[in-house]
Amino acid sequence: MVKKFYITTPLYYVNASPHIGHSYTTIAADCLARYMRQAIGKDNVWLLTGTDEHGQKIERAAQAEGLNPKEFVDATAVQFKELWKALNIFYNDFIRTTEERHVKTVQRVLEILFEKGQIYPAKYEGWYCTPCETFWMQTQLKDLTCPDCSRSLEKISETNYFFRLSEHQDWLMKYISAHPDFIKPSSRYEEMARFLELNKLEDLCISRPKERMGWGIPLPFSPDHVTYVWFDALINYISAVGSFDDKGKYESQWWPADLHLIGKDILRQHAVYWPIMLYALGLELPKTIFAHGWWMIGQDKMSKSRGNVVNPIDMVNKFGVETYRYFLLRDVPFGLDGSFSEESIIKRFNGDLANDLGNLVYRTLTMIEKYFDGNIPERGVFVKGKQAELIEEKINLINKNGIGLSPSVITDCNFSAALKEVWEIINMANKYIEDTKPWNLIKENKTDELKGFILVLVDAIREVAIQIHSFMPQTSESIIEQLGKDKIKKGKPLFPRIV
Ligand code: ME8
Repeated sequence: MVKKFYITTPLYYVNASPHIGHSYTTIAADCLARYMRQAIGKDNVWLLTGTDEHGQKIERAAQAEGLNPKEFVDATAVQFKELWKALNIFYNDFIRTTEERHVKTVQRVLEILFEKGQIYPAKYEGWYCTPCETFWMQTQLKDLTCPDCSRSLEKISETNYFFRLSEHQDWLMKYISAHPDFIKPSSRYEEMARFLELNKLEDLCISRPKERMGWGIPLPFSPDHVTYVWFDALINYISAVGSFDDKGKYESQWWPADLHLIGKDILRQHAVYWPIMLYALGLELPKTIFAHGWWMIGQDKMSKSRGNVVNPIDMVNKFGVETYRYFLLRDVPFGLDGSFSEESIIKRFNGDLANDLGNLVYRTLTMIEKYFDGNIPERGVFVKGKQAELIEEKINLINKNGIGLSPSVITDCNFSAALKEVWEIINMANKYIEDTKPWNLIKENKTDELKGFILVLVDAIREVAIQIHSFMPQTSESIIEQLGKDKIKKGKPLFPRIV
């Protein structure tokens, strides 16, 4: 097991309000961070999130609102913080790329790389996609539309600064092939390996002339230019947790990151630009980059420009934060795309949460109330049937080996499989109640059997509460509280059915 765990989310653009896609990555990161805090101690885990606040997209969004960029980003960054609060996200640090600690580090990185000859000026001609903030060479284009998003491109000709990506392609290819855990899941690993085999990297244009786009971090060696937003933003992962000394040596308690969680849309920047930037700086690489799939609305990716954005706060108001977190992590395996709809949330709610989990807890507490005056029976030697033994075996196994019966389910971000495993206990316990028919035990005065039966259920519920803690912290705590130590404190049903 690792000794420390530094996990990051992307820094989200503040050109628009947060949507469910943003909440997905952050909830997943929160779940892993909570899990790791339990596993290795809370002081050994660092969860970083934040906002990406420079660049043309944001400058234009500010203009459209009639605000200056700083006023605009201040207002949107707050929305992200508010959302994380509403979603019960427990982060250690929230970095904004307009903060001085970040600006200083970016400028230091630029200086170091410039002095090393890794950044150089050159005349640039090419095509630019504003929404993607990406340059394209004529040779990369079929027509004058962006190969990524199909929107129209702008012709650009100017002097800019370039970072020597191309020089390090061989090194990166060797690194990736020697480190199968560097990019996950394996489909994304293959995608990047193939991309590097089939394409020759071009040097990366890392500046923008101020006269065209002024909203960025000034280059220390050329006051007429600001830094390209991607080059700026990636550096947050080191600027938030350390700094460079006078000699250019980077000091940090947390770096390298153990896990960069991202969506598959920004894999290339993380798996190509970022490792090469770090290598050129002489810094260690993150251990793993995990790129998850997309939430789609019908057949379409959710995006502001398509006008199909779902606001996470609306979902929380409708279904509750715990259901929302559960749904996102349970419904779709983390690496794959999923289709988002309220109907699917309602289905999970009524089935997994109300019928399975909620019902198990409610029924068990009601029986303890009715048969034992609310006191949990004392432990003793009771005759057990096969079903009880199987449940106990399962509890012990999960307790010993972790939720997916192996810790890798969590480190491989297999949230859905982990929850499925926990639900097996729930389903076994519910079936055990139905098969045992406790009212008959009462009729036949089989008090010892009844005690044994209740204790198996109490153990099952307690284990479930522990295992779902990182996913649904409030539900877990509420179950533990209702179960009490010796005497139960029955509350309202956890998940009253949505009809
Ligand atoms: O790309 N489904 O920011 P961004 C799932 N600032 N996840 C989604 C999603 C969807 N439909 N839409 C967005 C940027 N995401 C840069 C990142 S990092 C140094 C800079 C999530 O606001 C997913 O994590 O466009 C995706 O990678 C990220 O939001 C993109 O957020």
